[in-house]
Amino acid sequence: MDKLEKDKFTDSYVENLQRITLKNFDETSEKDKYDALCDTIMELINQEWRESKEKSRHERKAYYFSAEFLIGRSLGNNLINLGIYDDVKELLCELGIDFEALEDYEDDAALGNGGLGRLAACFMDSAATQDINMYGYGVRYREGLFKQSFENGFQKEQGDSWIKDGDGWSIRVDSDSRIVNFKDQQVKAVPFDMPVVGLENGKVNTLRLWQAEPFEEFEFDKFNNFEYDAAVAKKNRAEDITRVLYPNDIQRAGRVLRLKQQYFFVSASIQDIVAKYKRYFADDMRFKNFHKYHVIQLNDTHPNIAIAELIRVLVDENSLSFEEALEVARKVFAFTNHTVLQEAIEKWPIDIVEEVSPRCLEIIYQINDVLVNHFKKKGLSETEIDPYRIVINDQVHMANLAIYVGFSINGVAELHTGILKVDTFKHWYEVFPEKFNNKTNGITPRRWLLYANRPLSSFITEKLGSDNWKYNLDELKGLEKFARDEKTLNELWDIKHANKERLAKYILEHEGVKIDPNSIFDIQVKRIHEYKRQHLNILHIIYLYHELKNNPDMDFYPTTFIFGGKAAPGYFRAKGIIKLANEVARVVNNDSEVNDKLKVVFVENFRVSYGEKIYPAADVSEQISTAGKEASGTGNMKFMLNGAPTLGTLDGANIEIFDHAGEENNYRFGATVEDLKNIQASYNPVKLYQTDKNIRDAVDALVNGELDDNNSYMFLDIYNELINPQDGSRGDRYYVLKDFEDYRRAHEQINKDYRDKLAWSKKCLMNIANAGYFSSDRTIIDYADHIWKVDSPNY
Ligand code: Z57
Repeated sequence: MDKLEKDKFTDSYVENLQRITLKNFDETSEKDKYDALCDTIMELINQEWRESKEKSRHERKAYYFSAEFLIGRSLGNNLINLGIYDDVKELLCELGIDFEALEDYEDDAALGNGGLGRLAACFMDSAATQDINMYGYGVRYREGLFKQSFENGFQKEQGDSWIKDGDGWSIRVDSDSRIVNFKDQQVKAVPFDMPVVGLENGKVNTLRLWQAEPFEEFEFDKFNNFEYDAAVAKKNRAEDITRVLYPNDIQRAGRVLRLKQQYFFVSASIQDIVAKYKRYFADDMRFKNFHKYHVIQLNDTHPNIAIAELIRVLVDENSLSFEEALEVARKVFAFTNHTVLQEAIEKWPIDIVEEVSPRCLEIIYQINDVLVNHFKKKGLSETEIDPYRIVINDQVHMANLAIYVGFSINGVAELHTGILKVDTFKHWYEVFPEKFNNKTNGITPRRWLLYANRPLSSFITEKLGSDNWKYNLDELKGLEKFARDEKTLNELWDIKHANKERLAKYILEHEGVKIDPNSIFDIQVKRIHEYKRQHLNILHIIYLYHELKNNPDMDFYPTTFIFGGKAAPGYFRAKGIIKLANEVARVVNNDSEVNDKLKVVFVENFRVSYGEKIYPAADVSEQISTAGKEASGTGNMKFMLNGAPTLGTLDGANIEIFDHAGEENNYRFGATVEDLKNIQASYNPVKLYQTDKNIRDAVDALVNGELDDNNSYMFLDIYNELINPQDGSRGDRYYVLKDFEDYRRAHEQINKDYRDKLAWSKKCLMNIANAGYFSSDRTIIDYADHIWKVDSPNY
């Protein structure tokens, strides 16, 4: 985008404002001002969007199929990427408008649960910025991830109807509507296109989200026939499909409606792609060149039914043979795995698949037959074939489907991909080693630094003498030359301090808790899950509290522990962890003997836009999952990029963070994957509890009346999981007690080290300087070059 023509912008903004409201400027509301701003920016984007589409029409493209895109807000991000953020802010200010209030007015588009959905959004940003042709395809949920509030410390969920007042960032494209056929119902899929603006490069990609609507217009004649209820019911049943996002991260939802959502967006997307191909390549009746123009990246198992759907469309609607269609599919699909936790890897009961699309189930059986024959020819016995089967025990294994048919399977961090090879998909790696590859995750530096941390951005540009780092984050490496420069280190400290003041103000306003910006901000924000071990963090805080009570003069640097994150509504123990953190916060924060040294706050409704305020203000990044369980993590990268050392286990991308930024600038602790493998058979958490007084005092607080769970039995449940398993297992499945002592030691070190301002600031600087590798630009280029080969039309 060329430099903003300021007068024109102001004129068209005011014109839009009046056109859509019919009000005088002074009478317009915040919503009016926000809506008009969206319109004005969409008009600015429009031309480049059309030109980008036109230019890429006949080019090879990657399609990112994902059930989740966790976008967050678009206003600030679009302005940043258009390169007009500061100008527009100034112009609105001249009109007397509070720009920050408008930014805060926008609802997050929370069309995802956590890391997987946010990754998809970061990838969209990076593809546009790197001029890569990538289309996103997903679901336009009318209700995004629930809003979280706390009642007496318990999580309560409220709906998130984020588009009830409209959605300024998408265009409804009725002419591209598709019909999706289910066994028992036919619905219309209406696409809503969102522009994805590259950073000041004129590239605008498209994120196409499908909304389910009744196939026929509302049947008013039914009213006359006294069948009004039936007509309403039919409409609702269509709209139900995209009504709400399933709120579980990791845990799979085995409900028919969930598979219907998946099939719905995948079927519409495949039809869309095939129809466009036929329009532009009308002479390729047998789809011989289809794979030259398309590659489809499957984001986890959720969209994997696309494989059957493509074959269905080619066979049933384009008269290819099954064999021909399967050959096309083999060249088109690539699959990303995001977890090794069995509870997330989808296996659909065949009767549910049948209930959604009997034809797809039939095709899946056909593929399974080809697979079985393949392995029989190789000399495998029936039982040796079992781990490969797509259909087994009356279930459809969605990962097996994608690994067999697809040409690529990737993990999301080095360690994770290694575990896929030697453990989770070991059998597949033995037969198809060439399909396996790693693509370590990344985050977009536009949202997570340029937008979220304006002061740090300016500082970096000033120090490096250029803003090239916005396009090539590796340039941050140039900051290393200031590692011994006291002035620079002090400036960096001051920026962090200002960000902490900003967060403290926000937390006082929104959570009603006063925190001290001079204390260490030690932060863990992410979905609540046992494997992420928020309860390890909390047990350690209980330990600290006891220490401070017993020894009030103890040498301790004041620390504020900040939590944020949502628990899946049906995950009792995760909700117990939230209640526990809130209860510890209540006790500690109200105890005047300690509350000038120790504070705990669990922020309500952590989401993308809250993260934008939190990451820049962190001193310590808590990344404490059980080794081997967190596939990658991406929050860890957001903290690093904003200059917070990591306190972490050797898990996921933490390992790569330590490698890049240096162990000496971070705090690693805990058992490794290797350690855990060696001790798993003999691990005895009860013995640890009996022999380690620190552990015992902290764990006892769960059940000795010190902490009150309002008779919910939530704390007893956590206690039982740790040392009193009710199911005959050995307890503490996530090795919380095993890692406690080393975690305690690491915290003690941090508490000492923080006092040396320059040494600490140097660690922060070294983390920023080495965050380049964790840009999603690097990740997306790796996908484009090595999986998609998206720059070579003759692939
Ligand atoms: C999800 O957010 C992730 C994996 C899943 O299988 C599902 Br379902 C949801 C996360 C991983 O837990 C993170 O470790 C990873 O960084 C993220 O996906 C992006 O790859």
